[in-house]
Amino acid sequence: MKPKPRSSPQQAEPAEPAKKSSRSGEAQRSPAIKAVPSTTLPSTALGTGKAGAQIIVDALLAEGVDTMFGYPGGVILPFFDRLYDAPIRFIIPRHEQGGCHMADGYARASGKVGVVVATSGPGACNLTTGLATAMMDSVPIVALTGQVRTELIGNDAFQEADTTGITRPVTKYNCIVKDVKDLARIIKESFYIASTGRQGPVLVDIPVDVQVARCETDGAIEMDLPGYRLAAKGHSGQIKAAAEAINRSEQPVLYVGGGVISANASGELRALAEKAHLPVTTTLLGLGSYDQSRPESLDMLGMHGSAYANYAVQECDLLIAVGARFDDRVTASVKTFAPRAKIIHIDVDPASIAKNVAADIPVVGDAKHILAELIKQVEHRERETWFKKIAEWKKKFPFSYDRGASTVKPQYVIEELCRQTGGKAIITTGVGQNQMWTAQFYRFSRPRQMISSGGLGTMGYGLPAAIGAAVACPDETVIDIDGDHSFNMTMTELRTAVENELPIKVCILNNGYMGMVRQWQELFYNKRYSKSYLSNPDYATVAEALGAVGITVDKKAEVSSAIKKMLSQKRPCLVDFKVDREENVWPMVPTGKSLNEMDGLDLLESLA
Ligand SMILES: Cc1ncc(C[n+]2csc(CCOP(=O)(O)OP(=O)(O)O)c2C)c(N)n1
Ligand SMILES: [Mg+2]
Repeated sequence: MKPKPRSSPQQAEPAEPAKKSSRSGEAQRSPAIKAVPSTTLPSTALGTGKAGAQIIVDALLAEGVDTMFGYPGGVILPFFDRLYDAPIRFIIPRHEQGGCHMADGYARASGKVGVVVATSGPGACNLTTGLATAMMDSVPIVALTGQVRTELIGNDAFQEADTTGITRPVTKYNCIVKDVKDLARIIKESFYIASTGRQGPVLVDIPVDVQVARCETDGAIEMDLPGYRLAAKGHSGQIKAAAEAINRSEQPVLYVGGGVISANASGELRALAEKAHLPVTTTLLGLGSYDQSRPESLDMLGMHGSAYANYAVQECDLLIAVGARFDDRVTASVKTFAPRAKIIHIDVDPASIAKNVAADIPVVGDAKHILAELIKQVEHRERETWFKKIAEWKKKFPFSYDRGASTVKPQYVIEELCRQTGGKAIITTGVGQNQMWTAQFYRFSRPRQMISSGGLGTMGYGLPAAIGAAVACPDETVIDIDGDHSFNMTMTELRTAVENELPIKVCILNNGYMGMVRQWQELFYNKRYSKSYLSNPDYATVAEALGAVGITVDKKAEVSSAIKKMLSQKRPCLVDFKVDREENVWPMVPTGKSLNEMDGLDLLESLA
């Protein structure tokens, strides 16, 4: 077993079939095996008792699964056959990547485990981007894949891929089930592993013969995970040390990541910030963990974060990191990050602590518990000078743009979306400028409201994630604020929304460019816009062809009424906003610079 990047259980099963050198020539192949198509089921595998496929369905139902996403194929057909009568809502995407992002969006919006299923080979390979996206952002997913018959594994059988090998680096845990007797236990363990500790995707690969094999079951399923230990409660001595450091601090900053949302600890976060009186900045994934309308909020930090958050971090004497991993988009130059600060790092994953930035007071454990303990021990302090300084930065360098421009500014579209939805919608995004402007200009007030691919930065995530979120939260308005080229990557999923009557909204900030790439080329490659332009289709026509409502906006004066019309639709609706083509995201910390060395501040100051 190769070392895993984060704490993981022992392999419950041999994870990787002993693979013959499959490229070494025909001589190694058995003619007898070659003659049998991989989807032909060996009748000898059938015994008495419950079939593997039914065991899977029952195990899913036992986990409370009522919704799943997936796409069929030959070696997963026994399982799909059992789904025919199962009380599980099933959403079929147009591509397995879309299905995986849907399960991911469903998980982020609901807090439950997302489930996705695919066939072997091409189906399983198509899941990898979705799994990597979920892995980087610690999203609980259970992926089930069909595999060729056990006896064919390693023979280059039709649609065979080494799924556990391919997905090992992009899953928290994976395994192949070779004996039907292990199936129920492994599925139970998968849900447990995906949803506990630092959450993440788990993949279970199930050969077709295991799906048809039968075994007697008595219903009792015991997990067997001796190597998987969870640090539930934080160390009381470390918590005490953290509380004392907070009480002593003159210039503290709470730096909050997606871990607080995963731990359902937003209530505790707010209580701590209010009681001790702490300014709060969040990462992209932490948006929504702290109500941005509150006075302590510093909004997002990092490369495109607020000037006031970045300055506060660079000048603070105490940085309290909770459920965040000091990603390079946050720290900028690590060497000069938060140079004056003592660092408290609270995280459920011991491997994340001191990985990028050394922690003075590490606290390993569940954020909800640790924050609750801290609340008891911290004292209220006014910290007037510190908050005054922050207020000055806020006044001087707010997020801004040219509001008087005659063109459609992307930031204006987002502000108008926020205004008309009362800041209450669930928002998903593409990747690039659209994502950063959404983080800057939509105001998030509650957890699980902002759904974006932060760690991997996966273009094409926004639309399928919106579909997953809409399945999870049928009573909410779900809006995908997307880039034109991000949307291009998975746009056929709009048909999935239409087919399943999910009235999601898609707002394309259509600048005609891979805008973020173009911005870097403008700033760092002498405006040589090499290959960052592609011609786009007419998106409103595409939307109509896929059965959704399509609207085009190319005038500023039409923005507000188009959004109103979009929000009133009971069907999926897309609005193609032809935005200012060369607008940039400000501020920006160029690569290699310190967090306080932001470009664009003169502009922001002049617009303030
Ligand atoms: C799958 C994938 N391929 C490439 C990239 C690199 N990349 C990051 S942003 C970007 C451009 C995005 O363009 P668009 O979706 O139009 O968004 P904009 O920046 O214009 O808002 C690219 C190519 C990526 N993040 N994901
Ligand atoms: Mg674009």
